[in-house]
Amino acid sequence: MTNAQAAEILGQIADLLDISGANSFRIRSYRQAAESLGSWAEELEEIYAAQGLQGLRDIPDIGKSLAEKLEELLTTGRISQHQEVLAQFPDGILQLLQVPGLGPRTVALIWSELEIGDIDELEEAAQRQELQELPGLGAKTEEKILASIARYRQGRQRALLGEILPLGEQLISYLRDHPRVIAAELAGSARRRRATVGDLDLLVTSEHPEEVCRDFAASGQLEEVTMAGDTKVSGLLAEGRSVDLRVVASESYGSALQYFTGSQAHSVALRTHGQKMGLTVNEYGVFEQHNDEAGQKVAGASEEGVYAAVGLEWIPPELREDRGEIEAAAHGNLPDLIELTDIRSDLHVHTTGSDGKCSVEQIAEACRQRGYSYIGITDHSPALRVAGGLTEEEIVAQIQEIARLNERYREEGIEFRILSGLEADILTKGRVDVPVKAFERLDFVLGALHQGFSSDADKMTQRIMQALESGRIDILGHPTGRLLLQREPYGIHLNEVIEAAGELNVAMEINANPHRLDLDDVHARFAQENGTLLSINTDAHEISHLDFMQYGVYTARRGWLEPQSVINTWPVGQVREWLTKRRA
Ligand code: DGT
Ligand code: CA
Ligand code: CA
Repeated sequence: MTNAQAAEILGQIADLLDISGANSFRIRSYRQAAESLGSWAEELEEIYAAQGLQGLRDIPDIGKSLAEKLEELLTTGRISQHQEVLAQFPDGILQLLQVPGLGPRTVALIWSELEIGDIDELEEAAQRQELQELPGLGAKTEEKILASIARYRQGRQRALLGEILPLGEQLISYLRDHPRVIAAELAGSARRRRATVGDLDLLVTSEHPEEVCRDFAASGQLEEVTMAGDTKVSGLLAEGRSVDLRVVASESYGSALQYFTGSQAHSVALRTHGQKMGLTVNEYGVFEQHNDEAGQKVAGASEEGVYAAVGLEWIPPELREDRGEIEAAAHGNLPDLIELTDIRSDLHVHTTGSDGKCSVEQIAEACRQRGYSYIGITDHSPALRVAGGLTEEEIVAQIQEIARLNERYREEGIEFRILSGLEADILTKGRVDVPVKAFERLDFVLGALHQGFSSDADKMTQRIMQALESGRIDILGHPTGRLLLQREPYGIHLNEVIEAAGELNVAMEINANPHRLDLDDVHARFAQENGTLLSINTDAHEISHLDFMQYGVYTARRGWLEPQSVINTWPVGQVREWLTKRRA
């Protein structure tokens, strides 16, 4: 039970009492307690374990009866009064309160007048224009409610990092430009570069928090402002994503950044690590402990300082998932993480030869301008007719075209090479769709599954294994076929495939398309530990897709990858050698 969860339950009691028309003094006491708990640095569970009921009462706004309710919550996992008020209403009532602009008064009204108890019913009633008949609502409000419902629905789903990160960076750049802002940083899952993001967390330090909050709320950066306080602003982006801005004092900026970057599991592990050294770590700072009481502050202004105070190297945000990073940092064993600038090529790129939008030369030039030193062209193979798969003759013609372009680079003294590749379909029995003559002339083959999926994991695994064993595949592309928030990975025994790839010296792709990020971080890490090579590729179908590379690199970093594990950080000569050895 975290403080946030407990605060949420108290907040729900307040809301439900409010809807049922209870005494406003009672409602306020729950609401204040919820707020107080939500920003209380010490965890309830620890307070209760150390000091019992009295410890709970020492929290501001928690009196005797609330402390007893918290005790009930900590010992039984529930508060009976919460259950009682919940039972008076339909299950959807609290969800109604989540719709921006719908307060307890309105919810109480539509419940008592129209017996509307969930969002679907509310939406239908608004569409039938029944809400505008209620006292104090009107047609405008009804329209607003419909728009709010749509935004609420969108915002509830997680969003792709690729969609949300640019928006977050735009907000941060607005804040950094504000004259009263000393520093601003994205926090939360976006800073950890998780593949999907729930909401955006922004952290700022300033000596004039009210001004920053006021201006941010009024700036139009947010589609809707749901809460504007002196140190905190909450609101929604146009597509419904919620955003929380917090402004803190500079002496605790580092600690707040650490805390709000999370993950929660990482922060809990960090606190435990600090405790062993007699230090309390919370969102305000790192403090010496004296007889269970926080004493002298030893760090808090910078994140580096916070980690250093507990004897750790600074841990890159992508690693902060409580997956062994604290131990590694304590022993000076953090990985030498791959960076975007380590990438020298993209080995999965389409052209007009199949379903891409530009020519070999155009995409090669775009890569060269990005500072890459080589690229691998991988149009689709003959069996993938729907995606304009090349025929054998077309493959050979493309190989010749690439040879001519390379010849020109050589003549002009340009250090850039194009490798001839193919994205070969792995057919149903594990046969790889690469014509024999073409295979001999291609620099490499990227194998991938596109059709004939089966729900039988053993069969799917066997099919991939056969393809790997055939020796016809150098890189296994988007290995699980997942589409984030849309399609689950195929059922395959992925770790077995990764092990086999390691033994057979086949590289596994991290497909950098933000919809895929396949392999994911956890399996990428397993691959590296297993000695299986990786390749981070964008699968670009047009030039702008080359920008996806950053998302592949974030995933790789979350998977603890070092540059040498990723073949497209190698010079082209080393990749050629590897391919030659593989094929021998
Ligand atoms: P998300 O938004 O679902 O993608 O994930 P996060 O990690 O951004 O989580 P969020 O937005 O709920 O909170 C932001 C960070 O604040 C989270 O990573 C850690 C910190 N945090 C939030 N609630 C708690 C809590 O109850 N305890 C601790 N230790 N940290 C918390
Ligand atoms: Ca978040
Ligand atoms: Ca948040």
